[in-house]
Parts: sequence; structure tokens; C-alpha cells
Amino acid sequence: MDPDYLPFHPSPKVPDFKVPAGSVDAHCHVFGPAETFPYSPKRKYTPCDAPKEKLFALRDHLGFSRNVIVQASCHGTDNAALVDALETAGDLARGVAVVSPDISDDALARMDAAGVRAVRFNFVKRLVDATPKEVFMGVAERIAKLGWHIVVYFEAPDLEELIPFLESLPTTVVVDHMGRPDVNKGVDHPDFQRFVDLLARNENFWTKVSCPERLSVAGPPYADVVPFARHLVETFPDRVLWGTDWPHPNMKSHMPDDGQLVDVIPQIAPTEALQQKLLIDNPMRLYWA
Ligand code: 0GY
Repeated sequence: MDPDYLPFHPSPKVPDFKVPAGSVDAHCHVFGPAETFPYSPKRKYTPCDAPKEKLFALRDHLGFSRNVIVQASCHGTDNAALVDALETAGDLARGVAVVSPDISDDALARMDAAGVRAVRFNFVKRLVDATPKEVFMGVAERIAKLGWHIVVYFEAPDLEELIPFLESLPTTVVVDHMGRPDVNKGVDHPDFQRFVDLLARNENFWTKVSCPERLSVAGPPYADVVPFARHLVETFPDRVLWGTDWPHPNMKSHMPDDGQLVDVIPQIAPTEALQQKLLIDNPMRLYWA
């Protein structure tokens, strides 16, 4: 592991907020273990090993029933650790893969059988070398035929340039971590409103109201991030997902207690009806239907 990165929390609290039965952690990762599933030689960071057993133990500890496991950049386009975790979990997990444009139809079919339902396009410059948009579009057209969707990860300053491409994608598009707003700027700032407007005019767009630990300036309990997530949950209740982001790669300043992250949920989804959509109905419709 890179020496300045923190390992995941060793003993998260049992959340005070009891999630409803059947809840889905819709953004989490498995890393390694490196001796079985080596990290990509092109990776920009080396995480701590975060194997499937630890993820499933955390799921149970926090009271969740299912996971959506997202391929992270440190594993490149080798989805072996992800597929292995999906095969172990069976119906309790679905996956989001990262694929190279020359992947075979057979390999896509095998991933589909294992539970992959989406590909991720990463535009975060500190995490990946840039991929030409035509390459992403070629992948998009192929995976659309499988009924998969696309998860995108970018930072707020890049949204304006990306919008025409994102709106041309042929599937549902899920935006990671609320498009990574600058929480110093406030919900009403044109930068966040650009993102809200995108969801308002285009029903293909969903978002994960996740990652307060990355977006917060104030730190735990992440009060400065709550208004952004709550605005999205209340405005687009049928197109929001929630996830822990365990094991929180690249965190340097603090490592969140995953139980404390769960305790943020009733602040961003204040009614039982909103919680039911955020934690169960929406992820089940997108990943398990
Ligand atoms: C996240 C966020 C990060 C990393 C990755 O693919 C990745 O490596 O997604 C990050 O550093 O912001 O969603 O896990």
C-alpha cells in the first residue's frame, strides 16, 4: 500500500440507523489480495488489500443485504477479483466492470453470467490516463446490447465539457459521488446546478449520493455534504443510489467509520419512503431486474 494512504477502518461502529431489510450498498470495491489478484502495472495508486471476505463481513455488520461492486482503477481492465467476488456472492452482488475496447463477446458474456451489469468510464485525471471518447462510445454500443448501463466518474470542473458526450450515451448513465461537487460553493452555485439541470432534463441520468468522506471539507459527521445529497434525493427520488465506497481508496486525511457513514442516510433521505427507494427499490430495479 502507498505509505501515505490510510487502510480501511478496522472496527466500524454498528450504525445507529438501522437500514431497512434488503438494503443495497451500491458502491464498494474489492482489492486483491495482491498475491491472488495482482494490481495493474498501470495503476496510479496501490491500495491496501480489501478482499471479498472483508467486504461481505462489513455488509453483514452494517445490516445490508447486497452489494454492487465497482471495478476500481488500481485493477485496470482485469476484472478477475471482481468476478471472483461476484461468483462467491451469487445473487447477493452485482458488478460494474472496466473493460478494454478489444474485449471479446465471450468475455462479456462470462461477466454477464457472473452478475456484471454495467461498465465504468473514469475521467478522473489523477486516477487514469485519458481514454478517447470514440473508444468509450465503441464500448458503450457493445454493452448496450447486453442491457448493461454506464457508470461515470468525473470531477465537477470537467462536467461542462463532458455533457455532450454523456448525453449521447445509449444507456442509463449513473454518475458517481454526485459529480464530485465543491461543497464550499453551495447547492445553489451554478456548478452544482449544472449537474442538477442535467438530471432534470434527462431521465437517463442517475447518481450515487455517496462519498461524503471525500467531498467534505469539515470532516465527520459530514454536515457540509448533507445538503447536496438531500437535494438530489428529494428532487430525483427514483434515480439515486447509496454506497459506502469501502475500502475508501486514496484517503489521506481521515478514514471514515463505515457505521458513521450509514448514520448520514436519514439526514439525506429523511423519510421511510425515500429510504426505501434509495436503499432498495432503485438499486434492485437497476441491478437485479
Ligand atoms: C472511488 C473513488 C476513487 C477511486 C476510484 O477507480 C478508482 O480507483 O474510483 C477516488 O480515488 O476518488 O469511487 O472509489
